[in-house]
Formats: sequence, structure tokens, C-alpha cells
Amino acid sequence: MRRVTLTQFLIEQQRAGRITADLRLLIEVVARAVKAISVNVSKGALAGILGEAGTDNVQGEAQKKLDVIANEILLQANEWGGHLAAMASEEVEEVHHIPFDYPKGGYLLLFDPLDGSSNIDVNVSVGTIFSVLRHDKEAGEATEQSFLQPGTSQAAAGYALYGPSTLLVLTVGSGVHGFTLDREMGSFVYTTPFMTVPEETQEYAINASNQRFWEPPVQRYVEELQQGKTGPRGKDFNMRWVASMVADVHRILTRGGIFMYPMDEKCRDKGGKLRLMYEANPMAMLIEQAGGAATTGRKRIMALQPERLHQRVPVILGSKQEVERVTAYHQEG
Ligand code: P6P
Repeated sequence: MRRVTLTQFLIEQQRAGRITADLRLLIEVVARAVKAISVNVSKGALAGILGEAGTDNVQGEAQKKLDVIANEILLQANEWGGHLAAMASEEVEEVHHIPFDYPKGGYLLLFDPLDGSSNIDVNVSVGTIFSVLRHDKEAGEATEQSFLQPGTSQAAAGYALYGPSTLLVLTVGSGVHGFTLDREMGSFVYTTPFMTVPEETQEYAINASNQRFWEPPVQRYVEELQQGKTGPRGKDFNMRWVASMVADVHRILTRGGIFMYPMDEKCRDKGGKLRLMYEANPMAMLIEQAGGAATTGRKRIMALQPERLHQRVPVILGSKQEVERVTAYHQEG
């Protein structure tokens, strides 16, 4: 069977009027950067790039060498293309401006260059998450304020998953589409059209070690799952927690489930654990495009008006019936 590549998929999306030529170019450049990150990630100890970089990121987290490498690859790949007004990265405090002598475009790119990097040294899947917003070039140079748009404004969102195979999962607002990297050809092959999240599930993902810190609605919800057949849900549930959001979300897009990093007493002062602009919003767009739901437990994530670039939020996303149940428990208090 003739194989469709990401390039052909994007050209067809452009011909259908769903994306512009600049957005097509942007996604192609991100895909090329992701291939370079995949090469580095797969070298592991052979390249002397595991372990700590000896620096901290804006989140105050110790950076892995691969965090820094992945961040540099994405910044450098996207500076020259002429499709971006600016970039923002989990690893960098400030907005990353396009060099003054380079052409600029009408898009903003946000990314978590290597999500789950605490897993990299133990050879567990990690990923890259990206979000694309629009910027009106007439409004002048992009500032942090230019990025503070709700998730519903995203032009595109996606992730790369560096697992047994390297996958790119993407939405431009017309469904969720999966691509598998063919390392021999160096191209992403269109392998999973129109990914959907089953409304029902028997699988949940949460870091159960935080149980005593959760708010009562989440404690009630998880306790009912753990009671299985003997409890009010009347069926048994399974639990998975990779501690790489990309891997957990991909499993949910593939076979359903609910992912929770809810508000808890440990992260309350920061507003939550996960970041709104380059983790929660892009994943929420993918999940909603796949027929699922994504809330903070109280509000739709993509409807939030961001206040800060590195803002954190509680995240509950996945199979619609389960997300709606947890959200209802929050409303009951
Ligand atoms: P914990 C990775 O550091 C991350 O940001 C997400 O990818 C992941 O879901 C979460 O944090 C894991 O957090 O507290 O289980 O280590």
C-alpha cells in the first residue's frame, strides 16, 4: 500500500484550506527538530548526554543534559524559517525572540522540549509537547502578553513520543492524526488517522503517592475506582502511571482512560503541577479533538484565560464520561 507521509498529509490539509502554507512549514520544521531530538534520545549513554546538566530551569527543576539539547534543537530549527513571531519554552524564563535580521511570521510556538525527562536516565519513554498560537504581525513585536491566549485559540497542537518507536501525534483542528518515524527513510509515515478517546474506560492514571494531599472530590473518585466491582462503579479498574505525561496521554488516545494531576496540598501554592501553556492546553486540544474532555476539575482547560507564561494548572483529561464524573464531584464539593 502506498504510504502517505506527514509532508503529503500537510499539503492536503493546506489544499483543503485547513492550514496556511506558513503553518505547514512550521509543523514540518518542528517534525524535523523532533527527528533530531529522537536521534539524541536514542543514543542514551553512548553519547555521554545522560544525567544532569548542572543547571536549573525556570521551574527550578534540575535540567538534564537532554533537556538543554532538545531545547536548543527546537529554538535553532525554528529561528530562520520566517514563520514565527516568537517562541516560548518550558526551559526558558523569557520569550525567545526571532533574531532581528531574520524574517518573522504570524505564529507563536510554545513547547516543553523534553517532557518526563526524569525518566530519561532509566530509559523510559519521554516526549516533546508543542502548541501553536497566532500573532497579528500588525500588532508589532510579540511580547509575553501575545502568548497569553486561551487554549481555544490554538492553531495546532501535538506531541512527539520517544518510545519503542518515535511517534508524532498532531491536530490542526480537524481530528487527531498519528505518524510513525521511518528511520531508514527519515520521514514520518501517516499510520493512525482520526484517533479517538473511547467515552468509557477501565483505566486511570494518577500518582497515587499523593493520595493524602488530594482534595475530597478526587479522593472520593479514586476510592470508588479502587473499590472496583464491590463499589458503586460496579466494575474493576486498572491503573497506569508512567510519569511522562506524553506517554500517559498517548495511551489514553490509543485505548481510553483518565489522566489526573489534580490540585493537591503540595502544589496548591504554585497553582498545580503541570503547565498550562505548553502541557495542559496542547494536550487538552488533542483530547477534545479526539472526543474526550479536559478540565481543571472545575473549569474547561481550554477556556482558561492565561495570566502568566509558565502558569500551572490542575489537569483532569481523557474519556469524557470519567472526566465529567470527576468534575461533577468537584461541583458537589
Ligand atoms: P510526578 C514530568 O515531570 C511531568 O511534568 C509530566 O510529564 C508527568 O505527568 C508528571 O510531571 C509526573 O509528576 O509527580 O509523578 O513525578
